[in-house]
Amino acid sequence: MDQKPQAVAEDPAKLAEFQARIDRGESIEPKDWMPERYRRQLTRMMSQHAHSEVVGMLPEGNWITRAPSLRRKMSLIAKVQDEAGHGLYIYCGAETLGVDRADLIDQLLDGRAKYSSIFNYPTLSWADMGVIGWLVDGAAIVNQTVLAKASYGPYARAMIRICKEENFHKRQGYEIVATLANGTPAQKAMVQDAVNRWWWPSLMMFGPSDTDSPNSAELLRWKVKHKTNDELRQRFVNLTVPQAAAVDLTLPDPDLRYDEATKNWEFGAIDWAEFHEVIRGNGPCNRERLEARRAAHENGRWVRDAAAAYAAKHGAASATNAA
Ligand code: FAQ
Repeated sequence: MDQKPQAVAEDPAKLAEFQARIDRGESIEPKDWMPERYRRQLTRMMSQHAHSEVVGMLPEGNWITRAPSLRRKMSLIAKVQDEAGHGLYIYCGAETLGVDRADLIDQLLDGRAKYSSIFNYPTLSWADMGVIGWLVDGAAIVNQTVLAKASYGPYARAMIRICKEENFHKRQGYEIVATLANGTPAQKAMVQDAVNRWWWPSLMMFGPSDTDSPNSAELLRWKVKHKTNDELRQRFVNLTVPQAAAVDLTLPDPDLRYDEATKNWEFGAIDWAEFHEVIRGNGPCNRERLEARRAAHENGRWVRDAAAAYAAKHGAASATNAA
């Protein structure tokens, strides 16, 4: 998106005071002075995050009409609605940085803005609903629990609330996974196939490795990030391996092994070429996802027009009443 570094000459004294506030662990609030680069980094991250929540509704929304029972349908609808709420909440948070939500959405729709790579993979079976909740929401929780301590107040507060809901999502997903894993041989094979397809893309959610992550150093210095991409990815693997074993599913990585010395589950090489292709727009579903978002935006135009007309009329009426 259009948030690439542009040198802005900042007042060194203000910069030093800003860094001192960060180092003291103070929260930065919307009206506080902040370096332009901090504002841009937060705008980039929060808008990508909001876009991810909204695009993230599509792979699961696709299965609402095919849920196998009323109970499953209700919880999937609730989950997908929650993702919409998270997106709106984070767009509001991003607007506190002085950007317009309509501009951010335009950047998504015309392909300038990124959103999480994970949502460019197809959902092929009902088991994918379980595995997304377990692995994708599970990865999001690992990332967002730390972002709940981010130095920018509105983002941190949004994460606290969102993580509570993501925990429900993860539990509903893991429950589906456990049910299928203990079901018929066909159900078990279906869920194992879903794990095989989603495992590596879930690891890619944490972003490039630390040696290839241009934004990390700055975000860590400003305590937007408190952990690196690789640290969070490792934490996710360590948490997830025992969860897979508990339901007797395997993870598709022949190199996975426990290292007694580090107490980490070591994992095999991630296919970074695939990751870069997906974020360049060439993943299995990138085009389909953006087309669906564009169609939804067009179909919702009358709602926005009606809301704007109502606000204008209402505003005019209150101005007359006040006069
Ligand atoms: N996909 O220098 P870094 C969810 C980009 S929410 C696409 O390491 P950074 C809930 C990155 O933007 C999931 N692009 O970047 C849910 C940068 O490009 P840029 C979303 C990626 O910011 C569940 C470039 O690569 N969560 O799942 C990805 O330090 C189920 C270089 O990377 C968030 O957005 C990727 N995976 O670290 C919803 C959390 N990774 O902008 C529905 C907030 C990296 O310079 C259903 N964001 N890139 O052109 C973050 O924590 C960070 O931004 C990272 C990336 C960790 C994603």
